[in-house]
Amino acid sequence: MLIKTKKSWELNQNQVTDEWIYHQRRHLLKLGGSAVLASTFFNDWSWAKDFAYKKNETYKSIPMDRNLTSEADATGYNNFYEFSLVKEDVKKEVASWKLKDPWNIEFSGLKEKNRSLSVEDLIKLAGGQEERIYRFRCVEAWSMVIPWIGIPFSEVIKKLEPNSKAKFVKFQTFSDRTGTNMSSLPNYPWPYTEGLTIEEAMHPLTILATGMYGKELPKQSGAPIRLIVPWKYGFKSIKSIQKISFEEKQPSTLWQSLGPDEYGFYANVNPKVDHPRWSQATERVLGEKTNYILPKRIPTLMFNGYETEVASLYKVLDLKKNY
Ligand SMILES: Nc1nc2c(c(=O)[nH]1)N[C@H]1C(S)=C(S)[C@@H](COP(=O)(O)O)O[C@H]1N2
Ligand SMILES: [Mo]
Repeated sequence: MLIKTKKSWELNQNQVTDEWIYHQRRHLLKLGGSAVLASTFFNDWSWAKDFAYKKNETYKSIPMDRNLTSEADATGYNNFYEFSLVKEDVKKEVASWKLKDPWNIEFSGLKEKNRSLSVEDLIKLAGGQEERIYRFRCVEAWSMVIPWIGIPFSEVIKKLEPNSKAKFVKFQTFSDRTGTNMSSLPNYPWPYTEGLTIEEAMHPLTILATGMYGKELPKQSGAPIRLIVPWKYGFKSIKSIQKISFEEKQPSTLWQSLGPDEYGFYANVNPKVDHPRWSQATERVLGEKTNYILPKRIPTLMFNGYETEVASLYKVLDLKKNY
């Protein structure tokens, strides 16, 4: 039952594992034995006693053109405006934030009545977690490669059955400001909101991520559950989701309402459509340098390298107008 037809983004398990082990080993060597201790002591919340997921078996998406980003870089350089605008400070700022317990995700716009589901409920509904290695490209032109753990959003949608009029999905982050710095950005239309078309939400690449690097998501990365849409700019991948609703009309999003000329609803990674203030043709590879000094820059790929998988979604769309 787990055997699915191989998709173009699935790759050989050994390639993934080798990369993965290499990075883990390098990281452990750097930190010595303390890494193991630290992870036990600082993991101050846990919704899953047994963090089980399918390892590197189906839907692998190892982009062989890139290296995996180190865990330290991916969890130490974050965009999470509820806590800080300084990427290197998010991890520290988020430390005293207490995750709501229980953390339920409220679903509305369904065929039947509204549902409130825990992360564990969602994992069960989707039939278990799996690992997906994806490129991740921020609209600010830096990029990473991250081994996420999560569930295909399409499985959740199929099980929950949106009402027949639904054409879009709206996502909303928590609105409780306790322990956050949201009030220091009073003009932001909090809570953070995002949206997708139903077709995008149903696409097999779209996941709800619950973990990364073999562990539960750390708070700075959007615990306990976030969206990952790897062919779109990072801001679409909303963190710490509390509400998901199926809607008839295109929902407004935080970035669109802050800067409609700069941040569109679609936000597909596209090297040919520049941001009004900078080029999107290339990107800075997080954690890598050229000749040990200059940040490494590489060409940005159409749809972040997922063109074969997603281009058909946009056949009739003018991508310059619908940025
Ligand atoms: N709730 C919330 N989600 C968010 C953001 C945010 O500020 N708040 N930032 C977005 C942006 S701009 C990016 S690039 C990614 C960053 O994810 P990362 O910190 O895990 O790399 O999260 C996105 N999701
Ligand atoms: Mo971003």
